[in-house]
Amino acid sequence: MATRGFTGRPPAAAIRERLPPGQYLTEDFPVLQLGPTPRVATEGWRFTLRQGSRPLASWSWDEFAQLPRTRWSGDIHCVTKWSKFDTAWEGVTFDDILAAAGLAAPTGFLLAESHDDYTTNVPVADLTGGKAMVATLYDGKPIPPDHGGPARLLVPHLYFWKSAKWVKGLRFTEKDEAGFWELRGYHMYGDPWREQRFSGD
Ligand SMILES: Nc1nc2c(c(=O)[nH]1)N[C@H]1C(S)=C(S)[C@@H](COP(=O)(O)O)O[C@H]1N2
Ligand SMILES: [Mo]
Repeated sequence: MATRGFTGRPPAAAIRERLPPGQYLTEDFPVLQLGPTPRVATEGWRFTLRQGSRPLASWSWDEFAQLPRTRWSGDIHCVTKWSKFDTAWEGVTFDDILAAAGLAAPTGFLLAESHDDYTTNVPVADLTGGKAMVATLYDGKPIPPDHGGPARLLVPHLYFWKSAKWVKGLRFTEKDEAGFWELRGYHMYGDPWREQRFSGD
């Protein structure tokens, strides 16, 4: 019997099928971010929907905890080429956030805004229909600060840079406005299955 090579076990067909082009499977959970982990307390925390500078709705931590909760399990894909399978999250879907605000999305695009001044743009259509949530639990426990706790956006069908950690709000924009990485050459949309890593891909 052949010894397995140094590059490790080749992925089974089932694994390959779940890996978008150019991705490899990792078992651990890498931490990727611009700077140090901000310490964001739940005390004083607010989550705010805005249109331009105008607040549309806002929740304290305790108010946010009263919103309907949804669990999602599945695969995440980072533009740096790691993918992680079967991650488990719980939070409030974007649909339930809008419903709680009594709002229809006022524009077709938004920017997620975070406590480390990170931003990232997502079309509203990619957040509705149960496709995205503001997550507060990972693996049934509060999300560790390094992974974006107390609350992060989760948009798992797009590259993971769209899943803003330490999210403090969503700002609706008239046009599709580039966020932090999108201004620096990353793709405006970021579909891992079409390998949209950089603008022009
Ligand atoms: N606020 C904030 N969110 C962020 C980032 C960041 O620097 N700041 N990095 C993004 C990138 S590039 C990736 S790949 C994922 C990494 O999430 P993780 O550290 O939980 O794996 O967070 C995304 N969300
Ligand atoms: Mo990333």
